[in-house]
Amino acid sequence: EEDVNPSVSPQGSVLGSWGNKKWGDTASYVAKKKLQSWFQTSDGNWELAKIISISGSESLISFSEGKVLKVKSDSLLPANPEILDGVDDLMQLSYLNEPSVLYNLQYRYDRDMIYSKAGPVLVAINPFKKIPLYGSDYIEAYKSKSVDSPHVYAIADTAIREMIRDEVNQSIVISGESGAGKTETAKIAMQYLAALGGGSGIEYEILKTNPILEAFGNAKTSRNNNSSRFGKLIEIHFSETGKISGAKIQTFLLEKSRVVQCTEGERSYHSFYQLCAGAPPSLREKLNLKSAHEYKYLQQSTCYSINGVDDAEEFRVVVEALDAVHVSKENQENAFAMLAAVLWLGNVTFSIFDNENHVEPVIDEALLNVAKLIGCEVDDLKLALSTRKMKVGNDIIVQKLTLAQAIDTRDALAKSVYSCLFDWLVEQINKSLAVGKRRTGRSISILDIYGFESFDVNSFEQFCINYANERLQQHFNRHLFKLEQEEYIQDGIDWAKVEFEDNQDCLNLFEKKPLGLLTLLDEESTFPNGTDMTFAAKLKQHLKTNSCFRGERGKAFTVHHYAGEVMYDTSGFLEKNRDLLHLDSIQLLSSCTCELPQAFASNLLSSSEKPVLGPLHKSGGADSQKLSVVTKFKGQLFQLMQRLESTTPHFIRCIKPNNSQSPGIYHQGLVLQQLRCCGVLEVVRISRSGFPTRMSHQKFARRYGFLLLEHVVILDPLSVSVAILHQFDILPEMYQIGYTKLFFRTGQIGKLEDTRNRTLNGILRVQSCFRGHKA
Ligand code: AOV
Ligand code: MG
Repeated sequence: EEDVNPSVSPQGSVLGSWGNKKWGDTASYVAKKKLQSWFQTSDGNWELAKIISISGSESLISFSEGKVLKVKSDSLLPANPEILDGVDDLMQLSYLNEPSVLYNLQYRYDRDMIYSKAGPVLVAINPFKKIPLYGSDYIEAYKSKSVDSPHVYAIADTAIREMIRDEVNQSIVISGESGAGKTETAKIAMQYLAALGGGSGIEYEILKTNPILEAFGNAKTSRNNNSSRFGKLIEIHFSETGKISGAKIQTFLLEKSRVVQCTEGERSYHSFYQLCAGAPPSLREKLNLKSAHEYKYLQQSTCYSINGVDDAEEFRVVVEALDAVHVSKENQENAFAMLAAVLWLGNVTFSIFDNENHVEPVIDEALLNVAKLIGCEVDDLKLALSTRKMKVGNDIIVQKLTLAQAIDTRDALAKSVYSCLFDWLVEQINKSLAVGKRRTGRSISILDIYGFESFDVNSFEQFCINYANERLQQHFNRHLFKLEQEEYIQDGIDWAKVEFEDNQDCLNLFEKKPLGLLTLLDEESTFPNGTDMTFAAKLKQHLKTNSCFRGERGKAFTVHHYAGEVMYDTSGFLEKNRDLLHLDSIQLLSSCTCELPQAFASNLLSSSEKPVLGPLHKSGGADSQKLSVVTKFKGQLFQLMQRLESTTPHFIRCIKPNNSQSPGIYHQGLVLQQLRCCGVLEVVRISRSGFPTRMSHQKFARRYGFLLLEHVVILDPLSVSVAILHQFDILPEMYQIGYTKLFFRTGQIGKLEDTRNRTLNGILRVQSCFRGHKA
């Protein structure tokens, strides 16, 4: 009986062979072997069935409950034998098709095995409940390699080992949709690195940065009760001995608009609610604090609390963490005063005082409190909120503001104070974690950015977040598909090309000059008469032929992202991209007697943040140098990608199994969509058909040459390499010899490494024995 299993051809051709000719072979094989197969029901889910018979394009199948059905053969896909149920690595599946992968992940998920490997990538499915897989016992087990099931710890362990072995900086890149578990995963990785590299005490500080950044940069959204509203890269430095010597945090584009506006059912930043709920009486009195319900900025949503979260308790946790990273009590109080000032700013109201609709702030508790908290004169605050100085030619004129302008000015000030506070905190943390002068060691960076978002209404924030995710996806593709395949071609390796979903077109849609989304947005933002409507029209005019773009009715447009289509509403785009804070407000801050507002002002005035005097009166020169938000963000992302390119990446893909943040629910369609868009199956296929381990002829000969039993007289590395391959009986289909490198299938090098380690240990033992005798 010929035993050809069509799926294990290196091409992995069964995947994607929906209804093509190959299926006929597979189906008869499956039928003959009495294997199960997958049948897709009308609701899109997959069920297991046995093929009873095949005739032409139709098959007779039976389900376990006895039901028999005649179906089109191409609605069937082969299932794996039961012995493969729940394998650790999807690469081990004989049949690699979507239902088999879905089933395997679900099988594991149901047993709280939330981690699986997809070739080199770790797949993590959010359990939405506590599972006993973490802590010192597990850390110890992964460190000593007494367990090898997939885990974030295993990834972190590999990163440390490769950092030391190859002397190359490493990165752990975590991606996934909003609420998929990136931030939790990042913390778990940090926990492991801290445990292994700990000793100096700095690891404790590093872990304590999490509650601080989450308090000030996370909020409840409709997708995630603890959604990161900023991107974060933490670079952990190690000394030559593998101990943590310090760390550095870089953050990306905090969502500012949340400070002043909030959708129903969501919350503003945790920090506000924590302060209102948890401030002790003395602080409460000093800041004139009220309950969260009294503040207009927070009243925009009726949601004030989060199930299972005690904001007062969280406040204490944050204070403890601030202590740990050496933010003085005085500075902590200054920071809380800024939070209170922002809240009170939101309560400032205006009254119309002339017949041209000009307004003035009402002198009430709110206005007085703001002035007191930031340390300025009430009159100065009044002026800053109701007038604007403008430069016309060489003259400065003072313009009075209308109600809408005054509200914008107030909100812009609140947003700026908050985002400056956030940056200031990051700066304090970095000072405390500073690596010191001697940066001789290596580092491991962990990237945790906001996940892909698609809401009912998507605005500028989603536009930026999703653009960042496109960039990250490109990095993923580059490392797992493009570079891999290029290397095979360069080295003349014979192998089967794997197609993957390239998102280059979508990135081009954003980045192309002069007619890309970012450039068009910037252009329209600098036009005095530009509005959201003219912006939308311009996009439609210039991009209508782009396959990733679709114009919509009115002010909207749709982008075809790698993770799905998102419709953006351009309302507020220009305003948010300009992100104007008028000079009057900055001057107000710098006139303050309190330390923080002054620091904020000098930050805002520093180099790239030159203020403008208003879009209507551009006077050229220094005034117009301020970079737009998207341009700055794009620059940051490019820098980030460059930094990541210089590291060895380790990828973790977080998957959200349901949209209700509930444990135990595995929504096949939702999981499949995420697996598809991030290319998990393709990664498995490429790893399976490819030769993931590679080493130059030289390195291979140097590393294993001494294991040769027969002394080799010929000295060229290639011949030594070939001799080693022969001595160890490595099967010809398990490796390929390229022009410069040897390429191996997974697991092949392990055997050699084992022998090498055993031999080396033997030598060491003999040596120490010898020394022992001499002593
Ligand atoms: P995200 O970072 O990917 O979303 P989070 O890491 O905040 O998602 O995870 C969302 C929630 O899922 C957490 O608050 C936990 O309740 C739960 N969770 C995630 N991973 C685990 C785990 N390993 N064990 C237990 N619970 C977990 V966003 O920041 O929104 O893109 O912008
Ligand atoms: Mg997050």
